[in-house]
Amino acid sequence: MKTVFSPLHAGHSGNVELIAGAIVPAFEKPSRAEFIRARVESEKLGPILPPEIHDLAAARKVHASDYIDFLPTVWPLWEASGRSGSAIPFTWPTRGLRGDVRPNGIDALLGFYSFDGGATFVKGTWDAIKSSYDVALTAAALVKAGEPSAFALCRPPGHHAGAAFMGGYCFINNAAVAAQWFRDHGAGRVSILDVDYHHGNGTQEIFYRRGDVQVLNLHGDPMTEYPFFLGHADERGEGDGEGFNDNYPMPFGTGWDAWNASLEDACTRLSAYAPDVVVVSLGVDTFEKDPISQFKLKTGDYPRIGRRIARLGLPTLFVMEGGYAVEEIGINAVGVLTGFEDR
Ligand code: Q9C
Ligand code: ZN
Repeated sequence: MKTVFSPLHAGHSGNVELIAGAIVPAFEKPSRAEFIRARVESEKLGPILPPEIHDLAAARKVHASDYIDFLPTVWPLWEASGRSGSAIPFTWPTRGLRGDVRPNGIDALLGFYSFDGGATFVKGTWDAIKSSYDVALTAAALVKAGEPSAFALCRPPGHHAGAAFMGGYCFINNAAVAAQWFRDHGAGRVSILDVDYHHGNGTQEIFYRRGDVQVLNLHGDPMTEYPFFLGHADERGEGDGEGFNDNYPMPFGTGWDAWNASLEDACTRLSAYAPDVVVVSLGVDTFEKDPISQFKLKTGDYPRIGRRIARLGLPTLFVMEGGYAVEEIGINAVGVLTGFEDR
C-alpha cells in the first residue's frame, strides 16, 4: 500500500490546549505523524510519496468558502494584533446568541468559526493544514487510478471540522474532502467508515442531508464523551440523507468484543449500501493506553479491523485521524493497514 505524507505537518507544533482545568501541551503533536511514518517504513508497507499541490476548490465543495478563506488569515491576524503563543478561540455563539452575524477581529472570528477551543494555531499551522489536505487528495487520486487502497497520513486530523467550523484538533475535514472528490470523479456512492474513538461530528454534519455519501461512526457515547453534542444513535440523517447516517455510541471501557459487534453491523450496512469506494477515518485512539480516551482495544485488535475492512472488497482510502498514545500509534495504525493487506 502506498502512503502519502508531507513533512510540513511538523510546523504545527508547540500548541497548547485546555484540559481538566489546566493548560498543557497539545496531545495532537508532530511526533504522532513521525511514529506512524517510521512504522510504515519499518514494516515495509510500501513507498512513501509526497503530496501533489492542489488548489482549494475541493475544500470549498464541503466547506463554506468564507471559512476556507479565513483559515490562512488566522496567524497573520493574530501576529498583527501583537499576540504570540497559540491562537485559541474562547467565545462561541451558543443558544441565545447571534450565530448568523459574522463579527470582526481575530478573537471574534476564531469563535465564529469553531465549536471549541481545541483547534489552535501557531505560525506553521496553515501550511500543515494545507499539506494534510494535499495528502488526502493525492492518496484519493491513487485509489481512483486503480490502487486497491492508499494511506493518507494526514496531520492535522479532520473529522471534527464541519462545513464552517473547526474544533477538536481539526480544521479541514480531509475524509469529507476525499469523499466529495470521489463523487466528483466518477463514484456514484461513497461510504465513510469512522473508527476514531471520538464521534466524527464534522463529517456527519457535512453529509447529513445527502444520500450519496453514507456515514458510519463508531465512538464513545456523547452522553459522557467529547464532542458531547452529537453522535447519538437516533441521528439517522435527514431528507435525502435519511437512513444514510449511522452512529454506534459505546460506553467507557468498551473492549474488542462489543466494539467488533458494532464494526460488524456497520460493515453489513456498508455492504448493503454498495458504495463504489470506502473512505476510512482511521483513528487509533480506541487503544487501551490512549491518554485521552476510554476504550480498551489492544494492539492485536488493529490488524483484525483491517482484515474486516478488506473483506468489504472495495477500493479503500485510509485517512489518518486521532490516536495519542504516541509510542504505539504507529504500530496500531500500520497494524490496520497490514491487516487489510492480510500480511
Ligand atoms: N482540550 C481527534 O481525535 N479533547 N480529536 C478535549 C479539551 C478533544 C480529539 C479536551 C479531543 C479531540 C481527531
Ligand atoms: Zn479521536
